[in-house]
Amino acid sequence: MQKTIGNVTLECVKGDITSQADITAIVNAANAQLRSGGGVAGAIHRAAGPELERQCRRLAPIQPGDAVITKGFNLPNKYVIHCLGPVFGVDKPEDQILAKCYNNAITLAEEYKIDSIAFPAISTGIFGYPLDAAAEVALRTVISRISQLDYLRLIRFVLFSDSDLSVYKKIFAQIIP
Ligand code: AR6
Repeated sequence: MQKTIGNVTLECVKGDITSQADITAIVNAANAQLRSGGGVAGAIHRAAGPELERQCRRLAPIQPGDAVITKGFNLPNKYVIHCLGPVFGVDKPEDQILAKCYNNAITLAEEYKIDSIAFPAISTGIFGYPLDAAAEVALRTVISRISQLDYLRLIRFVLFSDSDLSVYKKIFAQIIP
């Protein structure tokens, strides 16, 4: 699914965040220590190789809502932007902290003159955020930034299953009929 608003294209696809070879920066659903782990973080660290953890060590710890940038090492992407999402039911207000992740990631991408970025559904795995509520925060936050972007031209949401993708498509259609 694809939609162009102004000169920015938004996409929702099913896939693996570590297989987005045409994208300059991928976003990690990180932990505070910026270590490997399960889910997205585990996949990114495995694909990037041990140098990623070495660079991350100097940037950790981070707080919920924060974003930091590293190189992509063995990934096909130039950069990884690591975001710490809220743990649902613990880090409050969840929606504002989650929005901060997307906002901070976009701000960093613009600072680094990045043309394309791919986001996983931050906080919706181990951190327990309901997918439909998280999708609404993600899409509304990103869409609200589009008119002020100087460098980003492609923003992709990478969902891990068909059912997650259909939730994103449904929320997308509700926000931009
Ligand atoms: N590509 C795209 N999406 C994925 C992938 C992948 N390779 N793997 C999982 N997902 P999670 P969180 C989906 O748990 O909730 C880690 O251990 C998954 O289905 O990766 O922010 C960290 O170290 C879900 O929809 O991130 C932290 O401790 C979404 O990505 C903690 O988990 C996010 O799932 C972060 O938890």
